[in-house]
Amino acid sequence: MSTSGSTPLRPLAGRILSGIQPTGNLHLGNYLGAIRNWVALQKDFECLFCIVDLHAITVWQDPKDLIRNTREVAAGMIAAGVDPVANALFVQSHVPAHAQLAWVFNCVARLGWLNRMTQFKDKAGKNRENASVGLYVYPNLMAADILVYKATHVPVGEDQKQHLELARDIAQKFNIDFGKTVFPLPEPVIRGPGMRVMSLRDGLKKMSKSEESDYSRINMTDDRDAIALKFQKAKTDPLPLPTTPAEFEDRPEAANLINIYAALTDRALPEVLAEITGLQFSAFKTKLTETAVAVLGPINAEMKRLMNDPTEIDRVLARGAEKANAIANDVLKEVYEVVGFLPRH
Ligand code: AQP
Repeated sequence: MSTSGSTPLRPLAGRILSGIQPTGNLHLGNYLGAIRNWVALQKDFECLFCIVDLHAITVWQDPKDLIRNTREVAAGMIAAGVDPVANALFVQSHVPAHAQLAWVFNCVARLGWLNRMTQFKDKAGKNRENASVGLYVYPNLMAADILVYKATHVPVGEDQKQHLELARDIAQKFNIDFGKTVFPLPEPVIRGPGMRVMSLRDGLKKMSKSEESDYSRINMTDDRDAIALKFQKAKTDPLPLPTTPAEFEDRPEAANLINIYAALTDRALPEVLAEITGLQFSAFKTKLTETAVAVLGPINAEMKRLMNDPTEIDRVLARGAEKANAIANDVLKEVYEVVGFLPRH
């Protein structure tokens, strides 16, 4: 398969696969917890950034929204600093090998392994019988996302660690079953502390795209007024601002706002606490708003510009898919040979 017309991926410290679902409002949690980190990793790793639409449909997505959200995620990533020329930024469904390898992995992974996945239990909730089969086998597709590129590293949050373990188990079982080391065992790249951004309405729940209340999150597309209003309305408590991390205990909302401020200013907690000590919550929220606007404003403006030019976004994604297909098709070919599928002539 040729990569003619596109820049080849660079050989660096390793190969990273990162994924994000086009499930709606990209938010500050996605930015601080994932996208910003991916931008930093570009320096040292060969990166494949995948907009995982196949994963998104494991729960219902309105088709019109899905198309818009897919372009919006691409725009958000480019606006935040993902370099689609040096790396590959692409849509999962544009690379059929993900789904093809996932089927092979459906036959490698054991039922017992999937039964232990806590995210399925959380997402399916009490309505388990009515959950899609896709939601259940989601971790096998995630393993395929990673291994179809023989990725060596995967940036994961706490919530995805179990899925990465499963990907390693699948890689290992495949290699042993077929007597050939086809797949590397991918390593986690763990994000630093304080990177889990919580809901502005409930400090015990993570900020999430699919949470009904828009006041629970700062969207990457929010303007100054929306950011100010949401931080103003953000839940706090009647006590003064904490002055030490020990005072965060039982004060998840206050802790969350301060952690967001520290992450936005890229500073350690003690330094931030020293700066805000003695402030009223209202004054701190104004500071937080100004900081968030300064960080998100330029991203927001660039996202809007890109969203006004969907043809350009589609062109970037097509180029990314070309690079990704070039790698994935070779790996899938190797897998099919090892499994014993009759070659197509
Ligand atoms: N609140 C968060 N704090 C820190 N990191 C977060 N991520 C998501 N929410 C937070 C990280 O963003 C990346 C992409 O996430 P995803 O789109 O694959 O799905 P998710 O983790 O399920 O994110 P959402 O926003 O909660 O989406 P929905 O509502 O659709 O389930 C991941 O690296 C994730 O850790």
